[in-house]
Amino acid sequence: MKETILIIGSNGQIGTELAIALRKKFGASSVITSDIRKPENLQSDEIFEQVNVLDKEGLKSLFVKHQPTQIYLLAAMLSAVGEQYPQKAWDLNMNGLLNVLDLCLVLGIKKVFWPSSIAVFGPHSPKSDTPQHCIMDPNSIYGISKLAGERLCEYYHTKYGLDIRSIRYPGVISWKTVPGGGTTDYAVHIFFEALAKGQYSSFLSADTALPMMYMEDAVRATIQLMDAPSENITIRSSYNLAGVSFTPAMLAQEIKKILPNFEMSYIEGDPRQAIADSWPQSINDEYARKDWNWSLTFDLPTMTKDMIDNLKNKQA
Ligand code: VAH
Repeated sequence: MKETILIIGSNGQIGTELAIALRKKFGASSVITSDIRKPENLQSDEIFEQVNVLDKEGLKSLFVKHQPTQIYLLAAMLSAVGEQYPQKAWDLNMNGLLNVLDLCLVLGIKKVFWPSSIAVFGPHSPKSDTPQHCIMDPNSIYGISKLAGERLCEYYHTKYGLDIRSIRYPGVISWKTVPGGGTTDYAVHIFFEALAKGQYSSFLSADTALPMMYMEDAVRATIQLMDAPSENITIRSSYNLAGVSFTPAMLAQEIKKILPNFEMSYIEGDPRQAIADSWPQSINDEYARKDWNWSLTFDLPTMTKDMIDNLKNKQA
């Protein structure tokens, strides 16, 4: 059957690169990108539709027009910005998801991807090797909305048979598109500033260990999960993915191996520190490995080298 893929929130950090990968896999004419604003650099073979995920009627006409067979819902407000606008974050993250879930039922769209996050864990979740099932008491509106979203995904699968799949992404690191408003953004901005200014002031403390993942791995995991036979999927809330855990000090050390003059400093009192402190330091992803044969490619050294090489080429 011909697949038609609709990506909602395609301008974001993950959406941008997922669109590239899905065009490669299915062909550009099979991938419709959409977001609340038209991107500047749209290529001639790229199909884009302007839509607000909170406009259910607008979303419905998009679904009817393109008849998607798979939907990737990536529109969300991330953790740091969410703490500045909690009501807006809840509205976008929850009602956006509910709009898509309900329209999929009404229009018979069977397959959906929705991103969750390690932000669903909280202060009483195990800090290391955090398991798939454990206490989850997120205290950021982003984490609360992602936990509630996971419960909705499992509910729509169990009650209505919707084939919705999800990944609890760690912090995602990329060079093509910078993230917007996340707590893990330091691990992206550091590379841009290291090359531009030779120094970076981290808003997270030197010893703040967080699970991270290179974009190549995050996109590959997403497609690998969506390609897996439905009967292999035993987790219908959202899969843990471990990525690679490191601290700002470890990342700075790795950058200095390539840019010896790089200087790292630390800013105290940033509100994102409390968010990061509520999250796990490392994740157990045994279910992803067992159910759909997941394995990571990029560790900290290979990711650091790839980021710097690509940013140097981009700037050249
Ligand atoms: C954020 N990048 O910082 C996102 C992510 C695990 C963190 O969900 O909010």
